[in-house]
Amino acid sequence: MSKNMLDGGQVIVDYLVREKVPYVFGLCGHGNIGFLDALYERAGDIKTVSVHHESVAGFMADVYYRVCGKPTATFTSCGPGSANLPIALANSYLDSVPFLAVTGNVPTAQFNRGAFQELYRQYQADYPSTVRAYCKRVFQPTRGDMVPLAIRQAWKTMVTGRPGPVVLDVPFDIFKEAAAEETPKPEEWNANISCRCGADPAGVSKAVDMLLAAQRPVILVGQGVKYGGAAADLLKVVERLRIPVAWSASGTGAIDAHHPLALGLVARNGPYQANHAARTADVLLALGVRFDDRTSSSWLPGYSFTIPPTKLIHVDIDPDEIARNYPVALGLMADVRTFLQQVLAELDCRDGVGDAAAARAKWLATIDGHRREWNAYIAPGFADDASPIHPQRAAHEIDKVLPDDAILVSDIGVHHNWLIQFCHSRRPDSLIGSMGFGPMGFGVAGVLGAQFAAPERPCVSVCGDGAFLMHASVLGTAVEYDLPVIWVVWNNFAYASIRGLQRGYLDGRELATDFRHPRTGAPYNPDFAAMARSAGIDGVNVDRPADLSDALRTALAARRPYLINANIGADKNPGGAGVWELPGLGQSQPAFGGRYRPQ
Ligand SMILES: Cc1ncc(C[n+]2csc(CCOP(=O)(O)OP(=O)(O)O)c2C)c(N)n1
Ligand SMILES: [Mg+2]
Repeated sequence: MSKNMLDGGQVIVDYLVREKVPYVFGLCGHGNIGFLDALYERAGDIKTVSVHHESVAGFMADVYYRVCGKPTATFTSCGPGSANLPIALANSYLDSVPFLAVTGNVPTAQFNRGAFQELYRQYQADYPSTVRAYCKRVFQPTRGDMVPLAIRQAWKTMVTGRPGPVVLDVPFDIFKEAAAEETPKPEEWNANISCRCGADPAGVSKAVDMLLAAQRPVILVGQGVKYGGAAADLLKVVERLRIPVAWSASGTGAIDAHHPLALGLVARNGPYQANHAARTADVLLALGVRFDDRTSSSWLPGYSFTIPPTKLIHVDIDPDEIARNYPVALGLMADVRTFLQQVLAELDCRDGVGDAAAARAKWLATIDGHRREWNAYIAPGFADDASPIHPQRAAHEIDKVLPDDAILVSDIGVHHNWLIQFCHSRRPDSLIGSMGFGPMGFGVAGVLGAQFAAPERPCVSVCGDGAFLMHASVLGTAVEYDLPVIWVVWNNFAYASIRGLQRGYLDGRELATDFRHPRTGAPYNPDFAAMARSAGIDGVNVDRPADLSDALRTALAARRPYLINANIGADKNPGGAGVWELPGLGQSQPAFGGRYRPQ
């Protein structure tokens, strides 16, 4: 190698440094020691964080981005090391979160020979096939001089348009092969690209016409508003037009839940005022939301939405999501922030905006009536002092204690359903969850990424007992990197969300969904608090609501890693005004109200 040449690993690392990536998260293996060597040289510029399971690295990179809006990278070895990553890739892909996965592969000279850890039976070094459905794009440079092109293109693909994770699959020798004298410069290739495309101007004008003429308008916001940085402009539009705002689970926090125009979650377990406003709206403006089955009551009309007759205006950066599930009166491909700015500019040119806003009084009063009915319905759950802790009470205690700047990262399961209903997010990153792929472990591990992204803010994971045990290696990582994260293990001694389905739909024919002692048959779990203590982390057990809030206050004040094992009742599911029906399992009824049938 010429003295001035950088090798493949050095080019990748130098590019990451130029993109100001502060951390790479990953796990070693023989397949990536060349990359680690390049990271070693630049240890002063980019910090390498070593974890104990590859999916943990992916979930960390994911939540890091969700908190601070900056993509990072992961590193995993060839074969099994990278085979542990697809769950995290898919999670980020479906939730449109970018990170760069640098995966090792076998040496090019050994392609197709069945070398140790090579996937070779269908095609040589075939990791790309493994993850093709799990990420936005895979690049596999097979010569050193292909690396500069691959890294700059991988980065661009990851961050432009609808963001998503990209895989850079690098054979063993390429990390150490001469690649280039210079690394591509982000300021030439990526820094000056904007994807903040506005909507077609005629479409903006038509959207404003529809909103001004509407009697019962609702705005529905999704993740595109949060990660598109559109929350401030959303608020301006909403207050100017006095249109109430509902959200999908992924849109939680796009508007402060305490705002008088905030309706709440639209979903099976969404409150009456949110589902009912959305399903009776005459015009629904949907921003950066993709109408999945959880948001849409399995697309059954009259629970979450009734489109038509509701006229849908659907705005999204990805036209593939427009008219996927509902017909549109107006579909606009646009970055939601730019679109909202276009709407504001258009409103400046219109007469009668104030009148339209004033005419909203009746609609808002009707909604307030629904809100009061709903609040009366849920009131008893807040006062329940039972042990094990009533789940609604648990969510409420957590919500009450967390300061406004806290980041709550939820895992997947029934606890998530309770949290999205009963926590009142003030900021776009107050409550982070996964709604696309929904992998257990997302919140257990993601909270570590949150803490790296926001070292000064309280970072709390609320996770199921099932998921915590699956990913308990995080305890070690929190200690090794001195991360003052808090885990609240929502311990219901079961894969309770799935057992709830068996109970609700399968006549209680329960199998493989709870944890029991083989001899006594009593509910069983390892002692999570003791596990934490064995790792050098404070761990406590609580089984009363007030003890949960006290423990959380203590943990927040401690500023060191903490685990609260909370004994929480498993017999209740969070009811709402929507449904979630799985084909073949029969009809489901909303816990509150019925189906809306337009006249
Ligand atoms: C990796 C993974 N495996 C299986 C599932 C299916 N699943 C969804 S929720 C759930 C139960 C989770 O149990 P727990 O973590 O205890 O949470 P709970 O529902 O009890 O709150 C399961 C098994 C999943 N989403 N992800
Ligand atoms: Mg559980």
